[in-house]
Amino acid sequence: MPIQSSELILNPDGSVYHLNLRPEHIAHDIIFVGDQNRVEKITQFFDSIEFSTQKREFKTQTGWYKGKRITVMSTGIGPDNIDIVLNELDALVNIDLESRTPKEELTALNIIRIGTSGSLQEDIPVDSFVMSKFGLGLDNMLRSYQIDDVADSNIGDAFTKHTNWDPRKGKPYVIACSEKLETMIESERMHKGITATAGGFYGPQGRVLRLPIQDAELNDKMDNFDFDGHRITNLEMETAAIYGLSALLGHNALSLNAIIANRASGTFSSDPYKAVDELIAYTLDKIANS
Ligand code: R1P
Repeated sequence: MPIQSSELILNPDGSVYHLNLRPEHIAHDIIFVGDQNRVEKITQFFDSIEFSTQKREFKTQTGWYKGKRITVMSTGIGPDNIDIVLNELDALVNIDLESRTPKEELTALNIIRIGTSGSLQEDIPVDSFVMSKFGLGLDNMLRSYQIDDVADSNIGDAFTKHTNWDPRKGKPYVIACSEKLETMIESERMHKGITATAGGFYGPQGRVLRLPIQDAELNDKMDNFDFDGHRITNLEMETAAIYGLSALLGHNALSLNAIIANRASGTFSSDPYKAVDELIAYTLDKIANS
C-alpha cells in the first residue's frame, strides 16, 4: 500500500518536502549542525562541493573531503526539527519515492552532530569537547513513537527517581550512541557522558529571566546524578532526539558538542567560535582517517 501524498509530501521536482533533497543528493556519511552558517564552516575544507540547497533553516551541502563523500546539513534548533530531518533523510534512503513504499533492503546512515552546548559540570570547562555516550530526552517529542523499544530504562528510571520528575512533564528517555561511531571518534580530548536534551532554551533548561520555573532545583539534581559512573555532562536541544529516531530507524548516530557555556560556574566562552572551529577540524580529521 503506497504511503499517501499527504503523509510523505514531495515537492514538484520529487524532493522531500522540507529538506528539498532527492536521494542522489546525500552521502551516507552525514554531519549535522544546528546553525545554517556552520555548514560552510565545515565545507570550506572540502576538496569539492557537488550539491547545495537550502529551505528554511535546513541548509545542505554534499561534497568530497579527502576521498570521502560527506553531506553537511543544518537542522535548526530543537527536537521538533530533528523529527523532520531524520524522517525525511530516512525516506531518501529507505523509501522508494516513486512507488511510495518502504524498500526491502534498508540503508544505515552515519550521522554525527557537531553542536554547541552548556556544561553542567564545573570540571568540564568552556572550550572543551563532549561526546554524548547517551542522550537523555526531557522533551517528549519521541513519546509519539515506540521509544521504549530502544531506550535504556535502567538509566531513565534512575533519573526519574533521582530528580523526583513531575509526571505531568512526560517521562524522560535515555538512548545510547552508536558504538561504531564512538570508537571512530573518541580520544582523550573528549569528555564523555550523558547529554540532556531539552525542548526549549530558557525554562526547559532552568534559565530564569522573568518567569519562575516548575523545578528550580532540576539543574543541581542533574549535576549530581550518577548512574554507574555515567554523569550528565551537558544540556542542549537535539542529541536525544537524534539518537532516538536513529535507533528506531536503524541509523548510526553520535553527538559531539563544543562547550561554550558552563552552567555550574556561570561562565561563557570568550571565543565560542574558536571551540566550534576546533571541534570541526577534530571531527573532519577523525572521519578522514576512519
Ligand atoms: C541554542 O542556542 C542552540 O544551540 C545549541 C542547542 O542545542 C540549540 O540548538 O546547539 P547548536 O549550536 O548546534 O544549534
